[in-house]
Amino acid sequence: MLATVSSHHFIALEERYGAHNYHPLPVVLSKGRGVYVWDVEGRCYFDFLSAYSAVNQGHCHPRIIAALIEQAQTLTLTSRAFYNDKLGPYEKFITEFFGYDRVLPMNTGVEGGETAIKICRKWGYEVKGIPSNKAKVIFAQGNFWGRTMAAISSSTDPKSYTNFGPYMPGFEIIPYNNIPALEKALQDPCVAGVMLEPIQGEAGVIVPDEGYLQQVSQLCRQHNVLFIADEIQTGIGRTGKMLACDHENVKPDILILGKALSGGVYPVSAVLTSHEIMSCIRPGEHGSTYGGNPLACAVAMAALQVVRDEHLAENAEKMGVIFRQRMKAIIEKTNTIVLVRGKGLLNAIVVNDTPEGDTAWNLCLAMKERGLLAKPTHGNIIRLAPPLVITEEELHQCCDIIEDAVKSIN
Ligand code: IF1
Repeated sequence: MLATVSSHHFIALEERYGAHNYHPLPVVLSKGRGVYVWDVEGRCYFDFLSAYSAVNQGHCHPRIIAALIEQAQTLTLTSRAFYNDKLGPYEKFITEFFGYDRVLPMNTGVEGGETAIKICRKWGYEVKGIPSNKAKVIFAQGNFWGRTMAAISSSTDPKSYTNFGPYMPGFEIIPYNNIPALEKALQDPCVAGVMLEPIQGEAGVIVPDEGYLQQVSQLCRQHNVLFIADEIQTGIGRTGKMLACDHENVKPDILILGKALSGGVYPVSAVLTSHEIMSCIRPGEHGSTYGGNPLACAVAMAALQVVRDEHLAENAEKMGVIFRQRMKAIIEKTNTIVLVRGKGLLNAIVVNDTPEGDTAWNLCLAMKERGLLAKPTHGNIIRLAPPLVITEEELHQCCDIIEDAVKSIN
């Protein structure tokens, strides 16, 4: 297919008219289906970023797109000033799907995080009895849950918070995967919640020790503190279970979902919790123009049904084992990559270079030339996370591409 205009044309437009808040890989995508995306010159790529785990179901999944089109032609947005015929059925579906009493629907992931923290603080004051404006929420070093002022107030990444102050008070940061540090922080009776990613995505797919989540949950219970799990990137099948917390049979007090909750079709996030905790939010105390809109409900219901009906978590588990085995075989033959880590199809390889080096970037360019798209997270770490619909044959093709790209920059 001859492109009418080239990639350079589109890159130039973004360069001239857009904020430079990203540094994208030099590829201009125009089509996506399943594990594949195409650029404007018609070249085809395997997508190994999955829009940061938003397209777990694969690009433009027909069942989700059909739900989007049907609802888009019927009723898209009513606001919550009125009821609509999609929100109640969706609320019933998603709470039963994940085993919670109630859900508060929002749009972006960070709105989900903000909502969870507001609910937690409210519970802290009205149920736990924390003195007014003294509530604390504990976060882990290396966390990432978005770009709002609250989210960056809990960040330890200077790129996220520098020159955006002053910051939100009442946030405490402890080392990730460190139980003694959590025990110490929980001595403070003003702690209302602990918010963690079960696997830290942006930090570079940091997988905590087996049992960490179990101990966090237990300590929170002991200290009458809410465990808030941010499963926006790890949830919805990505790590080989429906939720990453399921690997340890841990049930968070508050669960935050986003990204693949809509299969990459529409911004949908959700905060799920118990009757008791959710009842702290009364009419007029929280909300959003688009939160719980009929279009979001229709899309999210279809997106979850696809993950369930196509056994995508099980496939992620199976493909992830094969993927890490293939990466370990490459590591044995090269010194360009030093390790692979992850669960299910949320994996990362660590490149033998400093975070400031450009080896990871060059490896991503080499993979792009061979038909696979991925992008470094912190400097020398490359997250490798294809849609969960990938077949074993496609996975081996991708591992061959990665191996060949590694050899090319050796
Ligand atoms: C960017 C990172 C990933 C998230 C977790 C909440 C949110 C995210 C665990 C907020 C969002 C996105 C944001 C996007 C790039 C991407 C990202 F590199 F920034 F950190 F995935 F790792 N919790 N992550 O990963 O959800 O408000 O964006 O819908 O900001 O560059 P959102």
